[in-house]
Amino acid sequence: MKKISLVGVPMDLGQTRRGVDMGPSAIRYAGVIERLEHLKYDVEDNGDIIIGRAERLHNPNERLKNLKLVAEGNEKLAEKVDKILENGDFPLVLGGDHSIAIGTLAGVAKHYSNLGVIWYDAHGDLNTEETSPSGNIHGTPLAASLGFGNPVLTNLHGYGPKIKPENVVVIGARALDEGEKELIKEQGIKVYTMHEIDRLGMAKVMEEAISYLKDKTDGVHLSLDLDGLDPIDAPGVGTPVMGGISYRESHLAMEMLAESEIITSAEFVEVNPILDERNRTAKVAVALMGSLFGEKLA
Ligand code: 6HN
Ligand code: MN
Ligand code: MN
Ligand code: MN
Repeated sequence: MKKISLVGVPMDLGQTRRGVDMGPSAIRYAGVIERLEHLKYDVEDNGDIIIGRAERLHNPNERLKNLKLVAEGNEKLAEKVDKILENGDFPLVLGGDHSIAIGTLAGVAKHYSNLGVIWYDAHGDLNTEETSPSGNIHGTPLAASLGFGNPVLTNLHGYGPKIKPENVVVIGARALDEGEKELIKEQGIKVYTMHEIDRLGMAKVMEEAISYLKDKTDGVHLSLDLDGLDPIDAPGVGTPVMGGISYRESHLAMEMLAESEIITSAEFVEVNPILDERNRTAKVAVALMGSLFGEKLA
């Protein structure tokens, strides 16, 4: 069994609501290490990546907020994830806002020739510097990893693009911006919105997503944004959208990923303890990690 190597990323500069930098602590406090050790994994905690501070935007005229600090933090994360994979371990990244997927994928993708990505999220995170309505970098990491957007982000860790559009599956989308819809059409990205989840059921969606990725990829990264879940189940997120995936559906999705054995790296992001109810969202994240790593109900 592989060693699971944890990295916390206390990043909150990819959006404007403070508190998501405490996500890694909240997830550790919810018992992630004990949960995985109970499943007989060897777990290493690498601690947190050091992220610069900015209480105020250093350049309010910049389209993308905190671009320099976000890029610097992501570069450090990419180095770390790169080393974890060089060691042959499984990288498990704890966010932090979703801008950190740029660094995670930068560290992961160079180890694969056809990396697949499951993007579990209410949002597409497919905005670019031009299309972003907010200027928040956490709305751009999937686009940046595909090679669209500001070169500081698309070329992070010295190369790009990291992934190919035909190797991406988005699950849970229900708040896509116009520019994102256009990019999805133009690039032929596979998206299961809440509409498809409601119509087909989560089991069918996951079966399809797994068989879509299984043969053409040599590794699959799971990027799970807790706002993919309904805010009733995961209230501690900065950009909640109602009508989301339930805890039970998410649980099933993780169990099906565990059975498929396709996942080779993962990150759980956007847990914001300031907005949470008694650390509930961090507990949900830990429960989903348990299922992803093979926990059985009976
Ligand atoms: N996330 N599409 C919106 C934006 O500002 O670009 C929201 C992005 C949310 C990003 O939740 O990771
Ligand atoms: Mn490197
Ligand atoms: Mn996201
Ligand atoms: Mn989201």
